Amino acid sequence: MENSPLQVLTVATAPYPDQRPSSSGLRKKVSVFQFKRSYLHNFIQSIFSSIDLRDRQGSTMVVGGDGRFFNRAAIEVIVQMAAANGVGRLIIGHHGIMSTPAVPCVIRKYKAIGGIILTASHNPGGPDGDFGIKFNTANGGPASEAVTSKIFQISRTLEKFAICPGLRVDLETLGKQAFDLENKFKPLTVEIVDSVESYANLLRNIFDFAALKDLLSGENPIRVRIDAMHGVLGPYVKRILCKELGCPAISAINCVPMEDFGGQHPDPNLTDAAELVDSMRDGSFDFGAAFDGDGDRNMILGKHGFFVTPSDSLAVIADNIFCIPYFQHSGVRGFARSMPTSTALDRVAKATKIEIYETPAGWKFFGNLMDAGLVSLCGEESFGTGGDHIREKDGLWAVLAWLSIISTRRRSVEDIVKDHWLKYGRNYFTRYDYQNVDLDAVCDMMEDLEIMIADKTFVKQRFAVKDKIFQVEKADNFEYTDPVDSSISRNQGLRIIFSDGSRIIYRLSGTGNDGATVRIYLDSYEKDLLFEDTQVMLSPLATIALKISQLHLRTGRIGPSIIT
Ligand code: VG1
Ligand code: CO
Repeated sequence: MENSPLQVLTVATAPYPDQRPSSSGLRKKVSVFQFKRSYLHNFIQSIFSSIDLRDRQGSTMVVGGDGRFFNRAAIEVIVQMAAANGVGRLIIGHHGIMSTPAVPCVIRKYKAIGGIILTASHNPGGPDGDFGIKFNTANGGPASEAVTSKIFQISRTLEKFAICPGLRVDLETLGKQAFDLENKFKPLTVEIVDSVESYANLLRNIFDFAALKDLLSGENPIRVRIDAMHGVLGPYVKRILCKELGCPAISAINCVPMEDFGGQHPDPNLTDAAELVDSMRDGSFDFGAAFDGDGDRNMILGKHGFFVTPSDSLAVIADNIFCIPYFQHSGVRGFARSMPTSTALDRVAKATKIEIYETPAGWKFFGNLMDAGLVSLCGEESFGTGGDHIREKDGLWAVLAWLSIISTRRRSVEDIVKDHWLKYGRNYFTRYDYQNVDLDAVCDMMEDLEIMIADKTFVKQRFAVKDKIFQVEKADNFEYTDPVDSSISRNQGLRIIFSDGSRIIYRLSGTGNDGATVRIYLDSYEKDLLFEDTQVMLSPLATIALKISQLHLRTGRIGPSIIT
């Protein structure tokens, strides 16, 4: 205990109107959190106030971040505010760092009521980059919409926050620290933990580490290249893949977490992970993977940089799920994918007679399904894959899942994917992102589109591009009713589904930070033409998508900012 009890203050503040958590937490420019008076404090107070005092008093909470700029400063404030809000114990990652998938693992291990994750995920970092705050609840996963809207409501009228300004926590030393607070307040215990070890333990119980070790460092090992993109996963990759499974040092690149991710976007896609793609081109590596800043996303590559779309990756894992010991023991209850994700998974579900659920974009929608024992594997087209071992998408888990499939089947990544297409047919899938476009222009576009597709005459309408004709079979604004608690989420994206199963989907991003981001998702199924170029195959759909939305005219753009 410190010598004299620490003072607890109540500080007056004024509410901000824009603290609505989006697809995944609250994301803003670093400068907003750093320089707008009490911006961080207001949001953190709103989180604490959203928790019933009886649940909060003496409770345990988890705190950690992806190590980006402002991570440490934010943790200091969160600790001071947690103490003043009656939290009894804080479990914090060593150096303030914890991957997003490790947070649910630690929440459960310490029976915490929730966790605060400091990250803007795949958004760029550094003083001019983005910062973000995610809030997870007792099941380990992202807070539900009911909770995030409660936080938002509180933030809109917040008048004061509580803080213990004199409290200084040491993030460098593993172990316990105790702080005595004045008056009626109970003392606060802080525990600095090695989250890498807890997380490694979780994975050891899911995968066959001996078989993976043999694959990666046995007699005839495959050569892997893993790019942590200077995000949070570096230490996890080094410990688990290199130290424990025996990958050589050359396998792990960009594994030192950096506050600005080395100036790059920590986003695992073919554009931002170009260094990895380039290093694989000449065939020196059989398997490649990259992660995002907070370690929940993954990109899987085969030899020569063969790209596995996240939608295909999900379907392939589903089809080979019993290569993973965890599922041999626990069985497979159901699959789930976000609405924009390609329907490749649906074909596996149908063939294996396993139930499938379609949810809005964002991992929070999977949590209820997993808690209710309805779903065992889920994924999103945005490079997210995971099982029901935790309640977040899990980048390193996806890598070990793929390595387990390779180890069982003794086939290359490319062969595994091509076998899959031969068995099920292929969903060609692409996403166009138009970043930093005028918000009003795209809101008008979405409104007009919605009116157009809601018209009765839209169904059955035909669109001809070159020799292809598409007939609309169904069109709507996607609405989701949670099968567990019957809560309804509206306005989750406009979809046009054609009679051959092809789909065009329009959504506004909830995580972009400069102006608005429009996403157009194109998905089309082919039974016979299996080995064609994705962009060529999807160009007729793209033409229709652009024509009916008039996106280019409305935004003054001539093409997407990024295609994945
Ligand atoms: C994006 C993705 C969504 C994902 C979310 C959070 O949201 O589309 O699938 O769950 O990011 O991922 P949006 O609203 O921008 O489309 V993470 O790794 O950034 O927390
Ligand atoms: Co992420």
